[in-house]
Amino acid sequence: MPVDLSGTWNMVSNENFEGYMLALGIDFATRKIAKMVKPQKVIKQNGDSFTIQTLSTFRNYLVQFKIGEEFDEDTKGLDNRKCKSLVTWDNDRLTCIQKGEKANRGWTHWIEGDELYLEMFCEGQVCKQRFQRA
Ligand code: YOG
Repeated sequence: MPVDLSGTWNMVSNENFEGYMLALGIDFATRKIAKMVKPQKVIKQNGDSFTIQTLSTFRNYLVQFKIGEEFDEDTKGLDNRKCKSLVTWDNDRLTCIQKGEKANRGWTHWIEGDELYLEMFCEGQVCKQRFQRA
């Protein structure tokens, strides 16, 4: 039985978001606003089916997928790119590879103690975020 990431989670720390955004080519004005926001993750996990909402006062982002099934991801409102994305369990880590224009792009989520962790990576930059239950 895999872990259950379901819930509403508030971001409590955000490391190297700037480097990650630079790797994605996000412009200065957008980065300036984006680094101020503290997004909330709303995760719904039903067997192999997931919905992950990233909610903030600035932008919202929604992704839906099934474990092991590649899907077309449009990062609309983020860097506006198209990716072929695939999410799998790497032991208890939910891991996504986002194939596309940007090399080594993806993210991984896991729970440690009462906290939800997220690492987002792109072209050698790693952004580390931590969330607590709302
Ligand atoms: O999460 O894909 O949980 O989708 C990453 C932002 C900033 C927008 C957020 C608003 C990357 C402007 C989504 C932040 C920077 C900056 C709230 C991360 C790009 C643009 C939307 C993500 C996964 C894993 C699920």
